[in-house]
Amino acid sequence: MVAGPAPTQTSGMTSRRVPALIGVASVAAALGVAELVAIVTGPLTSPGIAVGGAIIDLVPESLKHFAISLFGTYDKLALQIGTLILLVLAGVGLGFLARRHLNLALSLVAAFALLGLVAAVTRYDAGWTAVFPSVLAGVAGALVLRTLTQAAAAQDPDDLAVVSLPKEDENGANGRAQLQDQRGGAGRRDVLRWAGGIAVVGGLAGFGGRWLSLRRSVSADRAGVVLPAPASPAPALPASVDAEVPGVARFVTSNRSFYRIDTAIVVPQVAPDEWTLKVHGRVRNPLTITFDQLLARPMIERYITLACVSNEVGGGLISNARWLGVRIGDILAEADPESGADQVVSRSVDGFTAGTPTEVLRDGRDAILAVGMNGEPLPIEHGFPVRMVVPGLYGYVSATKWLAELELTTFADFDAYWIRRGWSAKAPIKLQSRIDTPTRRASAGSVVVGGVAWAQHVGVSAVELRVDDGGWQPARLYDVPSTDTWCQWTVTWDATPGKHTLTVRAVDAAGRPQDETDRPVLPDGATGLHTVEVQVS
Ligand SMILES: Nc1nc2c(c(=O)[nH]1)N[C@H]1C(S)=C(S)[C@@H](COP(=O)(O)O)O[C@H]1N2
Ligand SMILES: [Mo]
Repeated sequence: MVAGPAPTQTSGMTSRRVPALIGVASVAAALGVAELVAIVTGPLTSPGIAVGGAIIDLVPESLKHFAISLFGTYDKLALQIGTLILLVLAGVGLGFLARRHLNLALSLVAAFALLGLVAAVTRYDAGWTAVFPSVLAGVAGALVLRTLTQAAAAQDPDDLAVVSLPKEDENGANGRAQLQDQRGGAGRRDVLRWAGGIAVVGGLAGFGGRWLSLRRSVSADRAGVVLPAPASPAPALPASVDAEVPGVARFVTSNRSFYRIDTAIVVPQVAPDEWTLKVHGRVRNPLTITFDQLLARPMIERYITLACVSNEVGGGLISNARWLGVRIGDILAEADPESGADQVVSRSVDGFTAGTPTEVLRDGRDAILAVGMNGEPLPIEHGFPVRMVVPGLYGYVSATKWLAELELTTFADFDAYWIRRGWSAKAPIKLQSRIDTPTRRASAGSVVVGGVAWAQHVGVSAVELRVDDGGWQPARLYDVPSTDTWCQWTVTWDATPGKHTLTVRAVDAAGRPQDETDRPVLPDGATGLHTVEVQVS
């Protein structure tokens, strides 16, 4: 704000600016206080995060899927920006409401605080301190709203508690406001200054607090984890897993570019020395395993390709990494499930659940309680310190991150997170193939067409490419270390000028061809053939 003699302002503007700014200031104060308190009580207790999480859990699946398809992995950023805009608008509305109906506006603030409180304390694992950020935010917001609104009203007695304002035209309003500029302009500017100051400080506290709670992350703990050597190392990668064709997804996805899908707005921070895994439910021998105990067990290391059921034909929600961890089958054998306990429900620290067939986890495949990813401790956003990885099943029925417990139950008795929202309880990954290059344009002549194909835990036996309506040509398949990963393929195409349609299809190792019928991702994964239109010049 300007110091010294303030320029004469258009008073109509000013009188509208005052309540708007007061409202925004009270929202900013509330959020600032909430985030500062949440530095102590934990990021999940912040009303913003808690309400956001509850919304994510409650919105219909179709909308969530729409958000993922629209914003990709940026869906959470979009949610946060949208929320911020809504908050500013809500603040403006609140400020105007307070000018006429202060008590109603204060009740709304209380209602918002209550909403945040309920969302925060009903989250899985919430402690009683989860009430503080919302309660204190409500108090701060209400105090600012009440004090500033009353101060503004003192400058402009017409504003508050006067039920019947004479309807004035622009000139009348301006005339009245000009009068007030002489009478109480300095006072009003004080209110504006206070409101502006509080809005800025509250906003900064909000962002700063959020930043600090996120910084108070377990990255130092993660850096301190020393991964043991595997008792059973990953097979050496065959000489030619990578076609080295630009544009084709690398055989091993780096941790940085590995796709990420989860319902967590803030990434759960789980310190390894506080981590335990509870194995319970229908078992004869319940177990509790600490992180050190887990690390002391024999480890296997395997390349396994993880895929999301929400991956559209040709989409990117699939990646491949080298995972290090303990066989889930070994842990289950020790816990000794009762016969009939056909479902293992894995639960994360933030309450997400996935249900995996017990039999799949015990059939000898390399289902892993993973602690390592591509030679590093799990990245925090990929489930540090421990997650599940199960070859052959979509992530939502198997790949629980920030794992906290395994509960033996039955499919009849329990529906996991996405099952309650309409997705299939059993979801083996479907045979698929994808064209990675070329994408839109190519130069006439010899063009390498390439991509990936996958049929986890079954294997891919052939990939074929079709140009326009021509015949199917066999692709060269690159090597794989096991049937649990995707494989690359290439075809050399003699491209002629014009527009062409490329289509790919695969056959799995059991001789089954890829399903060519177009089906949506819901309820158990998309089918259909990936096609790409290429303009050759
Ligand atoms: N705790 C938790 N684990 C989760 C999820 C989740 O929302 N929360 N999403 C699952 C889904 S749908 C997928 S596809 C995989 C994605 O794992 P990634 O993010 O490491 O790629 O994680 C699974 N594990
Ligand atoms: Mo997923």
